[in-house]
Amino acid sequence: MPSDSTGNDTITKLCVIGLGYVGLPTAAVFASRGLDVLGVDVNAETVATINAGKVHIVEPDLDILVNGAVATGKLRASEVPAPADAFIIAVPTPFTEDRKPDLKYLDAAADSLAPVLKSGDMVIIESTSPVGTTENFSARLAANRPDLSFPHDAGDTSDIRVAHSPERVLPGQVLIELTRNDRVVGGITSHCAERAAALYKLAVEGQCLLTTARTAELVKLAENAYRDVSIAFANELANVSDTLDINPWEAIRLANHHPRVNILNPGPGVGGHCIAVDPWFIVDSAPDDTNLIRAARGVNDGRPARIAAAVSAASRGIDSPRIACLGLSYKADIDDLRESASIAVVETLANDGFDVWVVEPHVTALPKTLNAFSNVRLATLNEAMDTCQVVTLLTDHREFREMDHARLSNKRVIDSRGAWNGEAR
Ligand code: SAJ
Repeated sequence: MPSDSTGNDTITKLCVIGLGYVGLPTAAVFASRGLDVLGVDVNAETVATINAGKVHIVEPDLDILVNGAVATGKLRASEVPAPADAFIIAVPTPFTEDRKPDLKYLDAAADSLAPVLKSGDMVIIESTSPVGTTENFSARLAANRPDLSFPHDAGDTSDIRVAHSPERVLPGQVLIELTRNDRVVGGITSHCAERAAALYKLAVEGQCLLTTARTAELVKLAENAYRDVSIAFANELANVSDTLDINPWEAIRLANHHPRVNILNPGPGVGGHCIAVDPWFIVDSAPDDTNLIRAARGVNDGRPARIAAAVSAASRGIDSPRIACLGLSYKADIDDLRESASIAVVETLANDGFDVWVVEPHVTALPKTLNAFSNVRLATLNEAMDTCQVVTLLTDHREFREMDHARLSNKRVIDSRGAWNGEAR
C-alpha cells in the first residue's frame, strides 16, 4: 500500500461487502470521491443490476449516483472480494426467533475476505453489532490468516487494523445523512480508530468521533434503544388515554408545550429492521440490567393487537364489515415492509375473519404472509373508500394525510397515527 507524506497508508482501493440499504450508498459515495470501489454481494442479481448502472433499492438520488460511479469505472460489483486497502462490512445482523443476535452473515463476510487480506489493510464493520463483535471478528480473521497479526492480540503494531463505525442513516435520507452526520469510529486500538477515521474523512463532512470498538458498538445500540423507549412512552400514553377516553395526540401536543418535554408520536407499533431488533442485542448482552429496554419492546410489540382490537370494536353492529387498512410499510412514504407493525395489524384482522382491503401505493403485490389469506386483498384507495364501512389508517403516507376528510364522514375511523388530527380514534 502507498504511504502519504506523514508515513501513513493512503487508501485508494476500497471493498464494500454487502450492497444493501447501507452498503450500496456507502460504496457509491466513496466512488464519487475518487476511490476505486468494489462492491460485493452474494446475490448475483444485485451484482448484475449494479454493474448495469442500476439500483435494486428505492432511495432518493441513489440511482443517479450509482449510475455515474459505474459509468466512470470507479464502482463495480462482484460476488467475491478482491484485494483492496480497506474493507467496509455492511451485511445484515438480524436476530433469531428467540431474539438472540444472528451473526452468520458477518462470519461469512470474515471468511470471504480473509484470503485477500495483506499487511497494512484495514477492516471496518458498519453492521449494527452486539458489544464484543468487532474483537471476535478480528479473532476470526486471525484464525483464517495465521500469517498476519491482528489488533485484538498484537495491539497497535498489528499488520491489519480493525474498527467498528456504525451506520446511522435514516432510510429516505441516506445520502444526505451518510455525508453530513457525525460518525462514531471505534478502533480495537487507537491506531485502528485513527486510520478508519482517515478513510471516513474522505467522504464525511460531520465530525469523526474516536473511541473504542466496544463503545462504538454500544453507542449504536443505545441510539436505537433510546428511540424505542421514547416511542414506547408515547405508545403507553396512547394506551392510557384509550382507557381514560382522552385524545392522546391532544394530550401529547399540550404536554410538549413544556420547555423540557418532547413526547414522540404514538402509532401501531415499531417496525423496520433496526429499532425493533437492536434493543434485543443489549438485552442479550446484559439480561439482568435491561428491564426498561425489555419493557419498552413489550409495549411497542403490543400495539398492533391493541389497534386490531379497536378496529374489531368499531366494526361491531355492522353486518359483514369490510375493513380498509391504509398503509403497509413500516413508516410513511417508503416501500420498506420489514418488521412492519401495519402488517401485524392486518394479519390479526385477517385471522379474526374480517374482509380486509389493504391500500399500499408503494407496492404492486401483497407480501407472502398476507397473500395466504383469501379474505385480504390489495386495493386502490378509491376502491377501498367506496366499499368499506370501517377505515383504519396504519401508515401515514402523504396520499392518506392529504386525503379529503369528507370521504371519512360516513365511515367508522381508527386513526392509529393521529394523522387526521386525531379526530377519530
Ligand atoms: N415511530 C413511531 N412514532 C414516532 C417515530 C417513529 O411510531 O414518533 C415508528 C415508525 O413509524 C417506524 C419505527 O418507529 O415504524 C422506526 O422509525 P424511525 O423513523 O424512528 O427509525 P428507522 O428505523 O427508520 O431508522 C432508525 C434511525 N435511528 C434513530 O433515529 C435513533 C436511524 O438513524 C438508524 O440509522 C436506523 O434506525 C438504523 O439503521 O439503525
